[in-house]
Amino acid sequence: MLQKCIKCGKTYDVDEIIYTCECGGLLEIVYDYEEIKNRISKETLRKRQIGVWRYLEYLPVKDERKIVTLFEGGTPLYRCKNLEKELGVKELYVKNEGANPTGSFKDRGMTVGVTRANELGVEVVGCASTGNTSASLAAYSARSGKKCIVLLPEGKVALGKLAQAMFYGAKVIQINGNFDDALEMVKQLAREKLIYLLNSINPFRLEGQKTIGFEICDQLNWQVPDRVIVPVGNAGNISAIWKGFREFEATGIIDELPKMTGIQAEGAKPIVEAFKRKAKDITPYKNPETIATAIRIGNPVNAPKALEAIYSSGGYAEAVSDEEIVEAQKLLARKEGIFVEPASASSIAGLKKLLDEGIIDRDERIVCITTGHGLKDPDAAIRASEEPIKIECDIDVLKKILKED
Ligand code: AN7
Repeated sequence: MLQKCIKCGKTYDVDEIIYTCECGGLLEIVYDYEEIKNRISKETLRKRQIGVWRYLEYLPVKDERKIVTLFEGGTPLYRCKNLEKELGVKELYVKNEGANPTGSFKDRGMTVGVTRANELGVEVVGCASTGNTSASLAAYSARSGKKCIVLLPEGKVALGKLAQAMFYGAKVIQINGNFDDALEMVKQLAREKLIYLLNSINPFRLEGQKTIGFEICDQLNWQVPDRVIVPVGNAGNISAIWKGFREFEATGIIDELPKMTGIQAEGAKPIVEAFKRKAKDITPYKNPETIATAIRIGNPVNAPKALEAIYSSGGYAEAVSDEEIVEAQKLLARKEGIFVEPASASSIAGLKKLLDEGIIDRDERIVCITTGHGLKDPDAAIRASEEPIKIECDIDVLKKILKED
């Protein structure tokens, strides 16, 4: 188990606190896959409770007693028959990450990232966040007795997420800037060793998030979907999920791979633009803007990993408008009973758009990832809904309304 640069291949011990390689490249955690293959089988995995820690051998933990968990992962994979009919597709699933302990997929990363912090013996952790990362880190640092500092873009964090970060007891700092500015600031704190940084530039966090890929295979009875559609912001999650599929392939659990498809918002789509130029580098957005505040990110740090995942899987990247996002959010709630936050609905909006464009085949087996719970952003949901009907306490009026459609 080592940290390895994806650019120059240099390796580092896992106990070295370093977020990027000396050459500037991103790091990833690599294992001895032959050894994992010898230790693990589908049957042994199945004997354990589903969730992130079912896949222990694939995770960068030395001392199991140091694990910090709120029982993350094991989220439902819903077959969506009503949406299949609505969109005209054969086999569609939604992997609902809103069902995690703090309501987003970030918990998968934080259980591993904060466990690593525990093993390293660090006392202060921190992150920049569009909201969910801060809520999750605040919870896991509370559980492990660490001090937690979060930097948020003022006025651009959904109410539920802000409430969580404050209530779990983090030191919440709002900056007069966007997420990208906040990330630069916490990176500086990390370089000066004032905090242990738990944004997705930290490769240990992505190790937890790769279990989304593991669980999809597990829940499909070891079959692999043709395509996985993921909302993209800082681009960690799509990279992590791809790594999960690749590692299941490397250890003989599966023998096919899905097409990784990333969806961004129109107002924050540097990865989509790079993909359409067939480039490996992005041009950052200075002023990203979208109703999907979770993915209001202009300079995604994991862009090289995400573009590699998209290119090498034969996937795709597309952007959707705020209107398309809200439509998809409503559709998912009204057709399937699944309430997700706007950023999450971008995967459904992207599916719809790519079907219309003829990029996605209607016969594919598709999994859309919904990354965060609808209650995270009650303002967005209320804005997109009709006003409730108000009446006096009059049963006859009520009966009349009941007859209306
Ligand atoms: C619901 O919380 O970046 O592409 O600081 O909250 O891995 O960044 C959130 C990201 C998608 C994008 N959906 O994931 C943060 C933050 C939801 C999110 C994303 C986020 P990445």
